[in-house]
Amino acid sequence: MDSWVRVLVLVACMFPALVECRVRHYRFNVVTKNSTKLCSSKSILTVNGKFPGPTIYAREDDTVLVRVVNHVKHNVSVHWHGIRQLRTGWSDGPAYITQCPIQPGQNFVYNFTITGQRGTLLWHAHINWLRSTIHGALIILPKLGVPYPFPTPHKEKVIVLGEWWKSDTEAVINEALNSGLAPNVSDAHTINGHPGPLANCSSQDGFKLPVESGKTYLLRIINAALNEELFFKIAGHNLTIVEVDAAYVKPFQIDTIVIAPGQTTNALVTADKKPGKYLVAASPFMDSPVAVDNLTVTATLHYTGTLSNAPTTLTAPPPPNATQVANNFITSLRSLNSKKYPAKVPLTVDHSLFFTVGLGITPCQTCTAAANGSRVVASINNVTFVMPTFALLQAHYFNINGVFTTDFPGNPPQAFNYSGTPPANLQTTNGTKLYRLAYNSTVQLVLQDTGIIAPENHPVHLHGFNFFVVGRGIGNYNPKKDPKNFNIVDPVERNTVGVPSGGWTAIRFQADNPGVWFLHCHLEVHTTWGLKMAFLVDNGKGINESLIPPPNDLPKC
Ligand SMILES: *[C@@H]1O[C@H](CO)[C@@H](O)[C@H](O)[C@H]1NC(C)=O
Ligand SMILES: *[C@@H]1O[C@H](CO)[C@@H](O)[C@H](O)[C@H]1NC(C)=O
Ligand SMILES: *[C@@H]1O[C@H](CO)[C@@H](O)[C@H](O)[C@H]1NC(C)=O
Ligand SMILES: *[C@@H]1O[C@H](CO)[C@@H](O)[C@H](O)[C@H]1NC(C)=O
Ligand SMILES: *[C@@H]1O[C@H](CO)[C@@H](O)[C@H](O)[C@H]1NC(C)=O
Ligand SMILES: *[C@@H]1O[C@H](CO)[C@@H](O)[C@H](O)[C@H]1NC(C)=O
Ligand SMILES: *[C@@H]1O[C@H](CO)[C@@H](O)[C@H](O)[C@H]1NC(C)=O
Ligand SMILES: *[C@@H]1O[C@H](CO)[C@@H](O)[C@H](O)[C@H]1NC(C)=O
Ligand SMILES: *[C@@H]1O[C@H](CO)[C@@H](O)[C@H](O)[C@H]1NC(C)=O
Ligand SMILES: *[C@@H]1O[C@H](CO)[C@@H](O)[C@H](O)[C@H]1NC(C)=O
Ligand SMILES: *[C@@H]1O[C@H](CO)[C@@H](O)[C@H](O)[C@H]1NC(C)=O
Ligand SMILES: *[C@@H]1O[C@H](CO)[C@@H](O)[C@H](O)[C@H]1NC(C)=O
Ligand SMILES: [Cu+2]
Repeated sequence: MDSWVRVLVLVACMFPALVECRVRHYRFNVVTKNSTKLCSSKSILTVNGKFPGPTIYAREDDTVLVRVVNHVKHNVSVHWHGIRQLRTGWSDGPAYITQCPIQPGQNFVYNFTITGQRGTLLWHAHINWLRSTIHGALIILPKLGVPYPFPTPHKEKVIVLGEWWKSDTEAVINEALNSGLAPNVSDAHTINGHPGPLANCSSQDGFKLPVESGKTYLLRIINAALNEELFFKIAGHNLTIVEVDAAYVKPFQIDTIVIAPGQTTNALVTADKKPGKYLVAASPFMDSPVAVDNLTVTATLHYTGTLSNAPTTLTAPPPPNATQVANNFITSLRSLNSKKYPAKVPLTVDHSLFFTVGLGITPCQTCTAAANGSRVVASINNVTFVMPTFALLQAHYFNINGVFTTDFPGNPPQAFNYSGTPPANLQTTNGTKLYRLAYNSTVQLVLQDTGIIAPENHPVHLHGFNFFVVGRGIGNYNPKKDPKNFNIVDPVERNTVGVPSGGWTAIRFQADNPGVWFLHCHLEVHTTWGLKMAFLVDNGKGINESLIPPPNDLPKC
């Protein structure tokens, strides 16, 4: 083929609505860019100079090839959040878990096939806090000719919610690690890269969403913020929820959604109101006494033909502690569970695990005086995860000893009143501990928030699997009473779930994907502090149940 024909084909294969291609090629150049968000200038890390980064489009069953080229001074890796990566853990992306980072000047081709998934996901950097600006949408359309299980929308719009700091985010987290205290909260939120008029920058108008009267739109909403769950609503318009985390749900109408970092929500909105301008608002949800950037970011829904000076119909975002508003949304979510899209909930449990998630305190001689000789950490079952300096998946595949151990505890080492008064000793242990699972075993995992320092909602993300959220409650999980109320018929299927503040949530999954799979809080500050662990899933029988060999260009440590 002529090289220009080849380029044309490669470019066409980025738009699956136009042509049928089984392989989608993308090139991600990680570069710096000057940005003037919030009126002041700073240099940010981007993919291809875009913030948010480029949208990846593919169809179910396609293979996606993304060459990530590192042109910046930082180590980089990219995670395809929610992609199952069946047997292709090498392409999952979390630095030092499945791969060594792509170092300055190096590049790596992520190569994965999308199996049994369709909907909206996101991709983001998975090293330090680089995902604050290195992120974007990943859209999986149904197979060619397969309709959505809901009315076909007139148009689709990607809505990426983000969080913005005036300072460099690496400086923000490094300052916190040195002091032992919590990092500075963000200065604003963004919708598709715009902080909106409330940030008081005359040059920064909010994002505009044009709509035509009578038409229905599919909003693919993504929370790419680092540390904050967000409410999202549109003045005067209900949202019909049809999918979360690339799994269809039973459609329902609601006026406000809540979305945690790493989660996605597909919502239909019909422009059936009086033509005009309507405010779109995203604001933080934090049902605990923890400081948040409680600024609201706004955009506008514009009916075509509306005069630019027409007034905007306003809406008040819920206050940060509007737990009931969040619960209305969360408890409405059910898997579609149709004949075509059944909810395959594991009905038996091989591993029944109970993990406490929360904060802790550890001595620190070098921290600032304000930290009183200690620093804040986070843990699962009292283990603060220590990041290795060599990738766990490689260590597993090549049988390299000394990188990790497989003694992660399946239960808390010490029972206490998790949602009540914490124990006097808030110290944790540390280590690079994994929990080992046999191929295709079934897992029930109860995640219990601890009130240590403060009860808090932790959006916990599992790599390599979707799970079913079979139960949820406030207070301490009761292993005798609570399972009786589990929904094992049509629970919502996701990859990231909020553990309620001072409460618990129960998930089930089938360990049908060999590899090393990260489980962590998707509030980046908690991940940094150690609220993370990994599952090691053994190979099954034969090559179809085994991890593929590592690619030749896999980065080295
Ligand atoms: C970015 O900003 C810096 C300092 O403000 C300036 O020196 C540099 O030339 C700018 N780069 C680009 C590509 O505009
Ligand atoms: C992608 O991975 C598959 C195996 O999963 C392999 O057959 C194929 O050659 C790889 N493609 C590239 C471009 O590396
Ligand atoms: C964090 O906030 C404090 C207080 O406003 C400020 O002095 C400090 O410079 C900030 N740190 C960074 C990294 O921006
Ligand atoms: C923007 O200006 C308004 C009115 O002066 C003020 O209430 C608000 O706090 C300002 N917002 C920011 C982010 O500075
Ligand atoms: C939005 O949906 C709710 C719940 O279904 C319903 O009570 C309400 O009337 C709807 N509002 C609008 C503006 O359609
Ligand atoms: C919200 O912001 C206001 C003013 O900016 C501040 O006084 C208040 O403490 C903040 N609330 C939370 C929950 O952070
Ligand atoms: C939410 O916070 C406000 C202001 O801090 C307080 O008045 C209100 O009681 C709180 N609501 C709930 C449900 O905790
Ligand atoms: C340090 O100790 C003082 C005095 O007991 C207390 O007020 C403060 O909250 C402590 N700081 C931290 C970060 O624990
Ligand atoms: C956590 O581990 C530390 C260090 O071994 C211990 O002192 C502490 O009591 C443990 N806490 C809990 C809640 O298990
Ligand atoms: C792990 O804990 C030990 C003992 O408390 C401590 O000396 C070490 O610094 C900790 N390591 C990390 C990486 O936090
Ligand atoms: C995995 O286990 C489930 C039952 O839990 C079974 O239906 C399925 O066939 C098994 N898959 C494989 C590949 O063994
Ligand atoms: C980048 O990654 C390599 C390999 O793990 C490591 O040796 C190096 O220290 C890292 N560089 C930075 C700046 O963290
Ligand atoms: Cu958390």
